[in-house]
Amino acid sequence: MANVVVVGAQWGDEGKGKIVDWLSEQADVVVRFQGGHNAGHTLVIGGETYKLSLLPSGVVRPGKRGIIGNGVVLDPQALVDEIERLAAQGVTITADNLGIAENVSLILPLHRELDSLRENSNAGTRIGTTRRGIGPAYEDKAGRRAIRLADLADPESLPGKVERLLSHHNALRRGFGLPEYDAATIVSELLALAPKVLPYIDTTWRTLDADRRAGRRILFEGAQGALLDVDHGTYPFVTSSHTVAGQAAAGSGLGPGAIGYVLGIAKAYTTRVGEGPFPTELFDETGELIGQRGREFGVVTGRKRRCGWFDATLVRQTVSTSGINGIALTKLDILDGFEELKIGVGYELDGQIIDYLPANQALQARVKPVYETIKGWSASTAGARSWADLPAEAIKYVRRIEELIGAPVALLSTSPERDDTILVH
Ligand code: 2SA
Ligand code: GDP
Ligand code: MG
Repeated sequence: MANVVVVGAQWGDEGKGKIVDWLSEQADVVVRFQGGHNAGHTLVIGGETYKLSLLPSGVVRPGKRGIIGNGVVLDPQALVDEIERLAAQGVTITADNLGIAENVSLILPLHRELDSLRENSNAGTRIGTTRRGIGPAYEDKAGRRAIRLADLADPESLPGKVERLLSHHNALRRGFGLPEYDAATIVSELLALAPKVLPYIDTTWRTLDADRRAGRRILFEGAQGALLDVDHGTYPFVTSSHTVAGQAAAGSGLGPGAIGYVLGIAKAYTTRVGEGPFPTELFDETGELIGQRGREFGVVTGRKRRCGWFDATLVRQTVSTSGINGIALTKLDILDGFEELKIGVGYELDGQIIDYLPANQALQARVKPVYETIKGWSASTAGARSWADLPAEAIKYVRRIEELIGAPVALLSTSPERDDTILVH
């Protein structure tokens, strides 16, 4: 098996966690390369449900190693909490099965507060973030004032770094008319957390390079989806990291040559959580029904996800921007029993038909989907484990999606359980 990158091909929550878990059987190491604890991945293994945010989905399996790469933004408190939660479910995380990049940037409580302040303001700037501080933390990283994991191991220089960070944040606080932060308090909070997170610190780029040279198989686990990419997504309604497959290299410290195959995960329909354009969104009872049957609620925030038809135009676009070699199509079972299904095949924009989503925000809000109607199926696909178990109409639906997106469906998922997965090619 080549080193595989798994990325969401829509707006996230496509079922990446389940597929990464399924693939991790073949892998030695699972790497997170962007995002943070805004991600929510649900794994169902033998009836037990695991909800992961920051930890790579491979860590629930004995004998697998997880890496949190430099491209992630890490909230140390969230890490400690998640490790404790998993311990209560019988999953033990130690320095033997988890390594965290020494150059990973940290999310501090002040990032979370700033995220919420902005989301609560009525300036028309609401993104519908997870309020986990992701955006502000990436801003500080790009602004060259972030506190990084390695800084926790250096108590002497930490106060100076926190002062530097606060010279920016306290100016913002004054702007909001709020009390300033105290550097000494932040330093002592960080030093109190340090002994709990430093055991995992690692020069992960070296570890991964050694893994690659030794032929150990590396699985890169993307979070969110390509349409939430800070450049290629529906800007400004995006997350603050690169979610496309190319980030797997930069966010882990391995070169692009380490990537052998890009697997895009797409739902058989579309969902989105948060604000922003969604051309095939359904506002009727069909949308409600899909949401109820698909249990479309955020794993991190519990927010209701918006639902709509499969948008082939968008997935074709992400096939391109992520260099997707094959798709895992998930939640086909949720579409069981519909008389008719629709697939978005293009957009109408001001009387013209276009075959991509333009970058301009006003145009994105204006495009109207052009649909193709496909006959549904009445038999159940839930839990199907072979191609032969699928109704002919379901096969037609999958084949039509392949044609429209320009990539083969390599895997088909028919339930939350890892074994209900069909290897198509
Ligand atoms: P942020 O918090 O700055 O990354 O939010 C910016 C946008 O990115 C979206 N986003 C997500 N979309 C889908 N799923 C995500 N993870 C959780 C889940 C979400 C949840 O698995 O359900 O629990 O609500 C995720 N994380 C970020 C977000 O909605 C904004 O549109
Ligand atoms: P991720 O963020 O991409 O890992 O996805 P989430 O875990 O946020 O959301 C996907 C949800 O769909 C989870 O509750 C999964 O257990 C569930 N799921 C994944 N694949 C399937 C499937 O094929 N059928 C059904 N019914 N549920 C699935
Ligand atoms: Mg999710």
